[in-house]
Amino acid sequence: MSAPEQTRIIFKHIDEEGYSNDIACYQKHGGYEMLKQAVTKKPEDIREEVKKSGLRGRGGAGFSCGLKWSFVDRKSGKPIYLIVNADESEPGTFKDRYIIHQDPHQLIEGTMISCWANDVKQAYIYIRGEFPEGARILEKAIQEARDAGFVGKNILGTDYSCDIFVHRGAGAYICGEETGLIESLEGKRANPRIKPPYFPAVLGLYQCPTIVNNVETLCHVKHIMDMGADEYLKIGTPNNTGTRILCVSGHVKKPGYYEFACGDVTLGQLLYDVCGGPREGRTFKAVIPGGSSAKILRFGEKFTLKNKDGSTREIGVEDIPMDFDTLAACGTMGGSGGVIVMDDSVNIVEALANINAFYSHESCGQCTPCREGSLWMKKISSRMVHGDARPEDGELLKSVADQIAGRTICAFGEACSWPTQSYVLKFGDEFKAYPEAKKNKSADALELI
Ligand code: L3W
Ligand code: SF4
Repeated sequence: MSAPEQTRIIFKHIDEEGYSNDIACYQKHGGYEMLKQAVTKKPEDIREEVKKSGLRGRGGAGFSCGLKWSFVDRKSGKPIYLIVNADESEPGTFKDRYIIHQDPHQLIEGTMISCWANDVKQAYIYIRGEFPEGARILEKAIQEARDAGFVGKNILGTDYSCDIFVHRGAGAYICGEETGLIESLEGKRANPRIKPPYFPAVLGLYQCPTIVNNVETLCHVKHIMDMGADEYLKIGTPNNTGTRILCVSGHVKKPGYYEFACGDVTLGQLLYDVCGGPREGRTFKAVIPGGSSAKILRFGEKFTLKNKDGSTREIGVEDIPMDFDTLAACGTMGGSGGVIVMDDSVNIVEALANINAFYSHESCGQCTPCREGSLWMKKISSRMVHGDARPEDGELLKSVADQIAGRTICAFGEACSWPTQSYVLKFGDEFKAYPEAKKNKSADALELI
């Protein structure tokens, strides 16, 4: 079966010939018309519409955006802040950067509508330190929007004023965790806070109610305004509404960005039909469907899913529709939309060693299980790829990972355990065979480790 057409909402114009990231081009394509409408509407009506649309966060957790907004403490008398999480650091994820580079005004309009809807007077775009070009583009675009009366004082002639500031991170993965990000924005080291009580909606930036949304999520708000929640609900499947940008990288012929209605495309259609299949002479071995933190899927494994009538059906990796709920039902997650593909040239033990080195480096170090556990997983993986592997190392690695997940302050604990747990569970045979395989291999240990 061939793949369905892409449904391009966020990327509607991005790849069009002559489409540029300046405000004149954006307005020529209908830009800022939704903000003009928004400021004539009651904020609570927009919030209700977003809730009704079913929009789920595109940053990783897939949490309902409308619900998150409903948690905001509006009675505290303190200012409410909105933070755009543009700290896109999840390996395999590169969609937000593309939006910022190609269509920054789409993000600014979505942000301003969301600010109006939530009575926010000050918003921050926290952008990853390694994205200097993105920061420059955003600064320029915000100034253009300010000059045109869409950002800043007395927006569109109303008595509503709201400004947006760009804040650059300094290159740590943990700055993308919302409470770590808030700490960093306050000028401190990005140590995540314990949730509860520090849910940003109540105690966020400067201890004030704060909304933290991902770049792609906020872009959707503009389109929900445009088409209305009822139309938006028709895209995707129940509880998985709207579109998702999938960033495909690794061993496919055509890696890149693709936008589909949630659940419209299966993993098999995406990889074979859209991305051109594996390289010549290769076959697919494994895929991580939602950024490096998501659990790996092994080609050939089967999943049992429940049908609406209570019966069950069995599906393979290729049959999984790319939506939040089905991926979760298959034991993994849609996460941040980064689809990482590995063919049969990849040694799974070495791939895990690379990932373990990453997480060990990025742990903020506050929680002992995460700080020590991620370090030990790195040490064991590193020892293995440097020629001192033992058949029982897979189980040893998994026993360390099992002591981390669920015992830490933030979700990084899960993020660093899930790769090890799932790689060993699904490729236990390769871990057992690795010592022998390594003996027969030239010294090709990864430089990173
Ligand atoms: C108020 C409550 N607010 C939940 C809010 C909460 C947050 C959102 C989701 O992790 C995942 C992680 C990574 N009162 C609330 C409440 N909220 N209950 O809802 O919360 P949560 O805890 O489920 O998720 P999280 O801590 O935001 C994020 C995964 O994303 N991930 C991400 C990596 C990196 C990127 C990137 O580079 N773009 O996203 C990767 O897969 O593993 O599972 O706002 O405050 N009672
Ligand atoms: Fe830091 Fe890891 Fe604890 Fe998160 S889980 S707070 S990254 S030590």
